This record gives sequence, structure tokens and C-alpha cells, in this order.
Amino acid sequence: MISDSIQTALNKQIRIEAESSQIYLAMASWAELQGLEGVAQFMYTQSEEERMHMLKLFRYVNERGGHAKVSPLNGPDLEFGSFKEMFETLFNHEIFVSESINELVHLTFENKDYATHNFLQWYVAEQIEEEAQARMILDKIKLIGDNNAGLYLFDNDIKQISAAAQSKAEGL
Ligand code: OFO
Repeated sequence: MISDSIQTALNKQIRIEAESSQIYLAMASWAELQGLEGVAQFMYTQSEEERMHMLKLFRYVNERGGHAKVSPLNGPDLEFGSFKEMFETLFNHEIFVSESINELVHLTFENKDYATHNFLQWYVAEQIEEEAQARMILDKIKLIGDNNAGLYLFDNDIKQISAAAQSKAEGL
């Protein structure tokens, strides 16, 4: 059985993961409209992955005798000034999510909820990967700058990252 404070914190994280899914879905749509198919595919896959993160938490709360709640979500940005701006938003969002997971892990310690502490280790590892991936993509985008040919090649490149992420999401 989880305590009320852990349940509230897990439900907050459920909302954050659901919002992440919507944020990346909006990015997928914007990238698709700009004609960058690879970037769009990557964002669709990220969006699906975030939904899986949300569902994993959701099921855990109910399995532990709590009540997983569907909350209203904040709306994501729908437009971006540039691809660089979009990937900066993604990177900053992943840092925000990592901080939120850290706080959650800290709370489980304070509450001596070692089962939830153990469950959350998966998210800790996942955030290290997601942050590293976002940083790597942002570094590439910074190198490309305003070069359209570079952006075209990057779009092809990111299809491979997206295919790897897709098989990971299927394994969750
Ligand atoms: Fe759920 O990992 Fe990104 O946000």
C-alpha cells in the first residue's frame, strides 16, 4: 500500500509524463509541416515512449492499492521559431523531468517506501539516456546552424535514432 503523499507525488509524475507525450506530439506535427520527415518520426516515437512512461507509473499506483488519476494537462507549444529552438525546448524539458524524478526518489526515501524507490530506478536510468540523447541532438543542430543541406542530412540521420528508440519503446 502506498501512502497518500507518495500517491499524490506519483500522480503528479503521471501528469508530467502525459504532458511530455503531448509536447512531443506537437513537435512532431510542427516538424511534419516543415517537411522534415525524420524529425517528425523521431518526435512521434518520443511521444509514444512518454505515453508508455505514463502508463507504467499509472499501473504501478493501482497495483500498490492507490488510485492512478487522469489529470487535466497544460497545453504544449504548437509553433517554434526554428529547429534549434524546438530541440532546446526538448532538452530543457528533459532536464525538468529528471529533476522531478529526483524529487520523487527523495520523497520515497523520506517515507521509507523502498518498493517505490526501487520501482523508480528504471526512471532514473531512463532520464540519463533521454538527457544524453537530447544533448547529442542539440549539439548536432548547433553545428548545422542555418545550413539547409546539413539539415537535410540530419533529417536522414535522425531516422536511425528514431528506429532505435522505436524498438526500445516496443520492448517496454
Ligand atoms: Fe518520460 O522521459 Fe522524457 O520526459
